[in-house]
Amino acid sequence: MPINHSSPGPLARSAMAYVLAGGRGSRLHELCDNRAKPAVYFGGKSRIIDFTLSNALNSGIRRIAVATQYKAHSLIRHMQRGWNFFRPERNESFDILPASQRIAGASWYAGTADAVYQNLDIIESYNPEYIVLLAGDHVYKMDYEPMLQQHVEQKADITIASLEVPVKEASHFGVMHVDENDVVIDFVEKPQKPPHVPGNPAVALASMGIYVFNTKFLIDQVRRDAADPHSTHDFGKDIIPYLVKYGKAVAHPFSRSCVRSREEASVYWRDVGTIESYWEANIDLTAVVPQLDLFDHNWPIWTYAEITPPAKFVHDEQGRRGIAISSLVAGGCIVSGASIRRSLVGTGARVHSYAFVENSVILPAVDVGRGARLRNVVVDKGAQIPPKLVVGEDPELDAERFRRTENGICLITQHMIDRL
Ligand code: ADQ
Ligand code: ADP
Repeated sequence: MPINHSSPGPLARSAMAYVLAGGRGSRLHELCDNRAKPAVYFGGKSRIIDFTLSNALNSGIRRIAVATQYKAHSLIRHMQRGWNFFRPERNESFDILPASQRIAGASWYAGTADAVYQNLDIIESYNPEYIVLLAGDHVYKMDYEPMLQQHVEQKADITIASLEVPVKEASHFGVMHVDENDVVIDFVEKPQKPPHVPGNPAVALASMGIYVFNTKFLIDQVRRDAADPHSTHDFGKDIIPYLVKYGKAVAHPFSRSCVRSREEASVYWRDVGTIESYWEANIDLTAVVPQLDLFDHNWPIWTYAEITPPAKFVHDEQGRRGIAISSLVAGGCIVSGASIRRSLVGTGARVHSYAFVENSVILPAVDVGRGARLRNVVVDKGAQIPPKLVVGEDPELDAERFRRTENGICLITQHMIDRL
C-alpha cells in the first residue's frame, strides 16, 4: 500500500530508508571473510548495521529496504531474526534485496546507483515521497528528520549529510565546498589532495554517504545514469558530481542531527573500516565516559539478541575469582577464575581459570583456554584459544601467527589457531 502523503506529522513517515549494505569491508580482513562489513559485531552484542537501522526506526521511518551483495548470508539471517517486526497492515515494510539478477541482462549490483536501479519497481510500489539513502557500515546516532526538513525547506534535488574531517583523512571521502546557504558548489570524490574548508587548512568538509532525495527525482536520475554508457553507476563518482553541476545539491551538517546524550561530549561518527579503528572504537566503550553512549534510553540501538542466561562470574576450584573490570560482558558468558580488563566479551563466551584478557574485543562464542594471556587482540567468533596461548607480548611471534597491525593489535581467527 502506498504511503499516505496527506497525513500530517514528521516527514520521516513519508520517507523510505534505502540502505546500501553490499560493500566488501576489505580492510577488516579476515573479520569479513565470511560476512559483509555491516554484519560485523560491534559493542558486545550489536552488529554494525544495527546503528543505521536503529537510526531509521528511531527517526520515525517505517519503510526500510536493504540492498545486500557481498557474503550476505549472516547479514540476511541477522535481519530476518532481529528486524522482522514491521507490519504491512500498519503501512510498514522491511525488504531485504540481495543482488539477484532481477533485471534481464544485469548481474551483480555494478555500483551503488545500480543497487537502487535494479530495485526501482519495489521503490515505486511503495511510492514514498522521499528516499533517505544510507550506508549500512557506519557507527553513529542520527535523527534523519532534521535532514528531511532541510531538504524540503531548501527545495534541494539532493541533500548530502556532511561532516568536518581532518584533511589528511579526507581522501577516503567525497569532499565538498558549500556557499553560505549550504548549497554545494563543488564536489570531488576521494581526491588525492583534498581541498580544505575556507579559513582552516586542517579541515575538509566530507560527504557521509547519506543522501535525501524526492523519490520521483531519484528515479529519474538513476534511470538517466543507467542509460549512460560512460557511467560507473555510483553515487559518489557519477550521480553527485552531475547534480552539483546541473542541479541543486545542499549539504546538511551532521551536527544538526547527531543524537547525543548528556554523556556525549562531541559528535560521533565512525567508519570502523580497519582492524585498528574497529578495535579502538570498541575499546572506547569500556571508558568510564565513552565517546559513544550505548546506554541512551532515548535512542536505543535495536538488535537481534539471542535468548541467553545472564553473564556469570564464578570462583574456580582453587577459589580464584572470576572478575571483569571496565568491561562489557554480554549474556551467556561464563568467566571462571579469570581476569578481564578493559575488554568486550560477546554473547556466550567462556573464559577459563588463570586466563587474563586485557584491552581486547572477544566476539561471541569464543573460548579462552586455561592460563591464556591476551592483550590488544580482536578474537573472531567461535575461536577456541588454546590453554596458555600468549598474545600481545612478543611482537615478532604475534606477527608470524596472527594478523598484527602496525600499532600492535592482533586479529585472531580459528583458521589462524588451526595453523599453530
Ligand atoms: P564509499 O563508502 O567508499 O564512499 P562505496 O564503496 O560506494 O563508497 O559504499 C557506499 C555504501 O554502499 C557502503 O555501505 C557499501 O557497503 C555499499 N555498497 C557498495 N557497493 C555496493 C553494491 N554494489 N551493492 C550494494 N551496496 C553497495 C561513499 C561516498 C563518499 C562518501 C563516503 C562516506 O561515495 O562520497 O564520502 O561514502 O563514507
Ligand atoms: P556470523 O558470525 O556473522 O553470524 P558465522 O560466523 O556463523 O556468521 O558465519 C558467517 C557466514 O559464513 C555464514 O553464512 C556461514 O554459513 C558462513 N561460513 C562460516 N564459516 C565458513 C567457512 N569456513 N567457509 C565458508 N563459509 C563459512
